[in-house]
Amino acid sequence: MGLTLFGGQRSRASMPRWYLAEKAIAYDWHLLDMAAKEHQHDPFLAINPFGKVPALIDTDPALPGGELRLFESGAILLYLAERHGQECASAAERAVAQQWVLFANATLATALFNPSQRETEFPRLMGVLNPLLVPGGSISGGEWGVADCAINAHLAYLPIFFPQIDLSPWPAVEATIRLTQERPAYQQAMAVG
Ligand SMILES: N[C@@H](CCC(=O)N[C@@H](CS)C(=O)NCC(=O)O)C(=O)O
Repeated sequence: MGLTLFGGQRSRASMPRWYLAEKAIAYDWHLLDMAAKEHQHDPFLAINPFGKVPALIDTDPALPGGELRLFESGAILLYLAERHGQECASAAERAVAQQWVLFANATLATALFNPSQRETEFPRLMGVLNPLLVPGGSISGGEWGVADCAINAHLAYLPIFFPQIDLSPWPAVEATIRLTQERPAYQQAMAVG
């Protein structure tokens, strides 16, 4: 019984790893050898047939069939938040969490990683996000949670993948990245291995 998270070195598995570390949720970490294409072969394809990480198995007799297999980092984060992180207690709270996780994984990620959007859409999003951010706190009020994990993990990609982007027009974005990097749980999640 318990959680097993599958991922690779420097992969999007760092997002659920960060969430699990922040919330002190126990889990087993299964590091795949992605250089050897372990993620594209059985037995991993039985967990994610698309052969991508992260993926999660939750084994619990209370679950239908005693087990849940899940892929897509956003779905994994939202499941962890509701089932293991004491978040999303109402439909409204769940909807707000979904809003921010989908914003991060779809809208923000596309503006960052799609070169055709980086010049125009990315600054537009930063201009709106900057005053909404609460550096070191939570964008949805209350305690740090799944919405902050998804958004701030993507913002923290900026100095890693795009160090040339000048973030000084958005001081709350800069402060959020700096405070994210200082969090022990984030450092633990980003550590290789
Ligand atoms: N939208 C997916 C993206 C998953 C994804 O593309 N993961 C990469 C690693 S960061 C991967 O597994 N790439 C290996 C491949 O596509 O063969 C998610 O957020 O989980």
